[in-house]
Amino acid sequence: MVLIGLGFGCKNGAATAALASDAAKRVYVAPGEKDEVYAFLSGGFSGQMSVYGIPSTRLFKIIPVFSVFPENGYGYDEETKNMLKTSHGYVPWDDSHHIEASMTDGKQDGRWLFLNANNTPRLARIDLRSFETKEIIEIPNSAGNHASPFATENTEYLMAATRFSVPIPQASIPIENFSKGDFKGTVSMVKVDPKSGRLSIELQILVPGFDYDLSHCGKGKSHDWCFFTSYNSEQAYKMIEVGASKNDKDYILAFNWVRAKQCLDQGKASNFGGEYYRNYLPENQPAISEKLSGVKMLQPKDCPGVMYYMPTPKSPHGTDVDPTGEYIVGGGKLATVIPVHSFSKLMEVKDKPEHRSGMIMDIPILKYESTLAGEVKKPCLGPLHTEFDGKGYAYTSCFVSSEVVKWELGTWEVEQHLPAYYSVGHLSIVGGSSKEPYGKYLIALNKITKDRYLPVGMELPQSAQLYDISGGKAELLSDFPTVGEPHYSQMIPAKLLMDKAAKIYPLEENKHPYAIKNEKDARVVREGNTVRVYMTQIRSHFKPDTIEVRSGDTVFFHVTNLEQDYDIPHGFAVGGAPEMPNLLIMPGQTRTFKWKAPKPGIYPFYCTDFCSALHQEMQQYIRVLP
Ligand SMILES: [Cu+2]
Repeated sequence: MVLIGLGFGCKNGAATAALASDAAKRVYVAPGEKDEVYAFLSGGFSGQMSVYGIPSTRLFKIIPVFSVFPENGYGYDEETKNMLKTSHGYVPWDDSHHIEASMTDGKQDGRWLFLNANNTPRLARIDLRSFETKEIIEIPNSAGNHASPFATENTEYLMAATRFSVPIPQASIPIENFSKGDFKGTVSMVKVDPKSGRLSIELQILVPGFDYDLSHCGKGKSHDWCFFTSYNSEQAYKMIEVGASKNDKDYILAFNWVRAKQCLDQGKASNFGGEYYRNYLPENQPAISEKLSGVKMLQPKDCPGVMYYMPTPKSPHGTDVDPTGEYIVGGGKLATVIPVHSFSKLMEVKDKPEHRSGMIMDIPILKYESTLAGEVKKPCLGPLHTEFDGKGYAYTSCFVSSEVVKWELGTWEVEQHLPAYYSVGHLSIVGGSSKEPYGKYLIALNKITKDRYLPVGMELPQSAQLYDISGGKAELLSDFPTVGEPHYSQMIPAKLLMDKAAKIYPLEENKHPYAIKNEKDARVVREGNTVRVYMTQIRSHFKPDTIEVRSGDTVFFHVTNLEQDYDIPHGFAVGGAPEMPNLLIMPGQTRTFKWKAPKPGIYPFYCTDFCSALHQEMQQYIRVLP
């Protein structure tokens, strides 16, 4: 065994983390053995989510969410293309940042994951039984859905606030009017049906036109509240990198969502415009798109006590609530401290005039010192985002100095500096944003890798680094390149998910309108120029065997995989199909390949997912007649 005992020197001499001497052993998961933890990483510009095992860091799967996925046909076939419908039309890509796990009593419950789309404001729900995207809802009256999707303690609601303020309702007005307050933001309360997970927009609250960045909701005593960071409270509209950094402090918005709901129920919100789509995928049936119109909009002036601004140093990013619900940690990315607000102090002072320094849109601005619990002094450069180990410690990522700092809640003393290679954005601890962190592993999600891996041209992979935080000192174990930008992650213990993962779609439950459940029903049905092929797959052939259509026909191959064995998908691909990539059809599933029959000739089709010893023989022909 090679012993590696590197002490990392850091530019400021502060980094003390060492690569564990037995790191190789601690990340090694023997062939056939399972990992302890699932790590779900959002993909940033890839618009997808990837699933890794921890501690091995083995990549298991990419779950397409907001981006089409030619590998399995997501976003292309008649079943899933509706998932990407929006009020702007079909939008086949997005920028996916933050993953939230569903919670019951503030603890991960292993039911769903939620993901935001930053570019065309949307929220997705991913089912943790099938590891599939089941629902995408668009957020109207928003631009840049960044502070999203953060869940309340029992996943009553997901919060979503605007990164880019715009005129609401939309209007073509001079951009200079931004600084006159004519641009606004919204905070959206997206209700989650406790049984089905169904998403609906219950209420929006109009807020000052700052840029809302991140959020986290309260726990325990702070259950009724969610917290949002904002930057560009200066409302700069050009050279924003300078203009938005002028003020010494921006704000954390403290939002009482229970109070907002009360005001809604008391009729204080008014009808407001806004078109949006809700797309959902019923079990083994084509996705349904609903076009919806209008929301309830609440003005803070009509609901006193609903919101307060807590000044927080310099363009804060993270706003993270510790497991007790008492501390709200800001990540002032240009600040020299990590400010920590106290929920108890907030409750004590929020309605006392002497603790206020002003109002904006009828939202009281409190004094910084009035809610401050403490500051972690000179922790690092560029503190961004904090998670908790459940043992009284917090870990904060620091972008500029490329490190993670471990510090103690209450004393605000830094315990350890962990170097991160390089430019760490978010970090994630197993259950680390919940009321009951499992601790043990932390991953740093790094934006830049430079010299860490073999060079592969101009675009290098981004990476994640794995640390063991179970002992007194955190230890670096490994690092691994990621799919897209590993923006944020939720890590969930394997035991919460592995036994309930779906294995097949039961054929007897298949309610797809074009499913057939027996080879005997395989057939070709013509309706004018539309041809429907009711097709089955089972090792190692398709039915019907030979198919004839006419040039110019619109052909729907409704393909049902009759297998009921775990891990036996079949594929379906036709050469020269300009609009359709591959389809992967799971056991018991029906999916549809739409094909415009081209010029006369013979066109082969075949199974693309290696399924049996005779997989290569799983190939057949379509004849296109004149
Ligand atoms: Cu096959």
